Amino acid sequence: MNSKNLVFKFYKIALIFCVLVSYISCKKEYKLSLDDRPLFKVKKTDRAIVADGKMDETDWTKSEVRTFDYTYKAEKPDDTQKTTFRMLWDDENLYLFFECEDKYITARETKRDGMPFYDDCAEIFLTPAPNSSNAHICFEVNVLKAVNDIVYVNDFTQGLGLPVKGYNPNDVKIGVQINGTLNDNSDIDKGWTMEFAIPKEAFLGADRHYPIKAGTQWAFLALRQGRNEIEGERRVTSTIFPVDNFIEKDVHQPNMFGLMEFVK
Ligand SMILES: [Ca+2]
Ligand SMILES: [Ca+2]
Repeated sequence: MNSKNLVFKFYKIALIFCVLVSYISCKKEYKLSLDDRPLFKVKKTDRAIVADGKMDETDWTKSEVRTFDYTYKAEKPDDTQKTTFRMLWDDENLYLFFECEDKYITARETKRDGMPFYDDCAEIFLTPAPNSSNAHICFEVNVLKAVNDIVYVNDFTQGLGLPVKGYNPNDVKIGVQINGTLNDNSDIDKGWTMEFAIPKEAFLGADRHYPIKAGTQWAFLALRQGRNEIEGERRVTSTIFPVDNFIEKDVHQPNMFGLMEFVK
C-alpha cells in the first residue's frame, strides 16, 4: 500500500469513528441525575385559588408555564395537540392547571379507580423526595372528573409494577371547563381546562422527609392522555419532560421524572 492509500485509509477510519461517536451521543439515553434534571419552580400564592377550571386568579399569570412537547404514539395530524401546564402552592394545597387544546373532546369513564387514562385525561405523578423512588403518587383524571388516584409501586414483584388503587385521599378538588361538545365528533371542539387543589393531607406520611415548604424539591412528571375517537382505546400521550423507552416501559419511570421546587 502506498502512502497516499494509507493516508486515505486513515481518514476513512477517522470519519467512520466520528460518525459512530456522534451517532452514539445522539442515541444517548435520557438519564436523569440530580445535577441535570429539568427544574420547575412552583411559586407560592397568598390568594385563594378556587379549583373550578377557570384561570381567573391573577397568580396563575405569575406562575411558571411549560408546554408538553414530547408526544408518543401520534399517528394522525390531530393527535398532537397543545397542552400548557402551571403549578402553585400555599400552606394548604398544591395547585395544578392544565390547558388542553382538543378538537375532539372524548371520555367515557365515570367511576373512581377505573380507566380514565383511556380518555382525555390530565395526570400528575409525584415523588415527595428529590431522588428517584420505587413508589410515586398519581392522580389521573378525565374530563368527566373520574379519578384514578393510586400509589404506583415500581418493581413490586418480578420486575412488574403495581398500582395501589386503594389510595383514595379525601378533599382533592378538581374543576373542569369544556369548550366544545363531549363525545360528539360532528363538530370541532376548542379544548378543555382542568384545575386541581390537592390538600397537603393527601401526602400525609409520604412527605415525612421532604414536607411542602420553600426550598423543598420533589420529583414529578406531568402528562396528558388524549383520545379523539369515540370508540376504541387508541390514545396518544404527551409529557412535560422526555420519557425514554416510552414504547417499551410506558410512563411510570421515576428515573425520567424532573424536579419541582417550592419557592416563595
Ligand atoms: Ca384510588
Ligand atoms: Ca381528545
